[in-house]
Amino acid sequence: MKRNFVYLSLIVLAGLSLIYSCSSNKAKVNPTPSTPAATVAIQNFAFVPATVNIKVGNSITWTNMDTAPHTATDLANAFDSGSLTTGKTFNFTFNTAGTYTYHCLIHSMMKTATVVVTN
Ligand SMILES: [Cu+2]
Repeated sequence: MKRNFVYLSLIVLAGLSLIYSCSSNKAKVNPTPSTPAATVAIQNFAFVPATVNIKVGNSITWTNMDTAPHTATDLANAFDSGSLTTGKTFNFTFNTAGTYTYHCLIHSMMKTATVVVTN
């Protein structure tokens, strides 16, 4: 009788831990990241390509290919990558249509680049 109770307790515990692990797994599921519509390389102190056209809801991933650090910083502060060292990436999703002009905060001589977001 006592033994049965121990088994029953173990089964209940196992069941509870299973439910718990399932629910905690569920909590870890992240919303689907929006797929990058475009990629921009920061290379030889320039944004390549200098103009990118995307749709609302899509994102752009910038990658710094230079040995020098760079930023991708919107002139109107819509986005700012912060300092990107070599090989680092920055992803931003554009949820508002418009034309975004951005530059590198570190190198004022770098040309500005443009993102055109349409509906
Ligand atoms: Cu720079």
